[in-house]
Amino acid sequence: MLQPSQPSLRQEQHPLIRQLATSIVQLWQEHLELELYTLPEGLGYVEGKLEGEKLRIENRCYQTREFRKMHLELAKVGKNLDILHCVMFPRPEYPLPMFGCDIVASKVGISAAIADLSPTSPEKTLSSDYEQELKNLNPEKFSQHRELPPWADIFSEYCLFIRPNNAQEEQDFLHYTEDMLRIHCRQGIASQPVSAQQQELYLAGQEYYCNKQQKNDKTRRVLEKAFGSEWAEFYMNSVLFDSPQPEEEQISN
Ligand code: 18B
Repeated sequence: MLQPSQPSLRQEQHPLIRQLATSIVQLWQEHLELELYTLPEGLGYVEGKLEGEKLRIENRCYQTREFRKMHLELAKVGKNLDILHCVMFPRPEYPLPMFGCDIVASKVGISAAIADLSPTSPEKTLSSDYEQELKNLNPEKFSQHRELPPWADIFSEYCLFIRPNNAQEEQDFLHYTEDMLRIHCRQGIASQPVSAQQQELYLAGQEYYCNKQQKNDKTRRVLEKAFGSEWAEFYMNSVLFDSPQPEEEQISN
């Protein structure tokens, strides 16, 4: 069951963000059996303004047999800054990596475009099935690769982190990210649950990923400016990079 929604924010976003957001939802719909995932109350659409410009956030969230949470977020800061954020969190029963991507665009163009399938295994490696497919992708040449910050040891060797320099490079980034996501959806539906002991290790891998992502001060700063530091902390912990809780622990009182 899908919402017959057409988010309003999408129409106002940088064209590459619009294209990637459309592709992500299309690939999800094409390959996976989607069910809606309910975010904490009031967090589907959020507006904030403390100092400076208004921040608007629009969330879409699904779940499937193998993915606990598939989160696509579009954000707009004033008229100037557009952001796409997407993370797919596997259910811990499935030994799958995390798909993640982020695009940050301003009036003068895209400053950051990143996409990865990040390992969650204890060895922090991708399975040979993934490796084989990803090796064949051969990303196009980009004129400006960006250096990852110190917290970012979570990403794989297939991570693409660039500042696209022209329309062709934007399209090349789009295609690489779509190819990665297609591989991930196919691997996801073919994957089988692992033992309880293994599950704990993969869960720890996801928690490591989330802890590291929470150290991204650039994300935090944008949220803090509009909503304050307490809200930013809550949002990063419970919406952007939450760890899955065992069922029993979710129900309290
Ligand atoms: N992120 N990004 O998602 N971030 O969420 N993002 C920035 O040109 C937001 C993810 C990543 O160089 C920047 O420097 C906000 C995921 C990396 O220190 C801004 C939201 C990934 C960097 C934002 C959001 C990811 C980065 C600065 C919530 C990867 C570089 C732009 C909607 C899978 C960090 C610039 C650095 C940068 C903001 C990566 C403003 C608000 C899923 C590595």
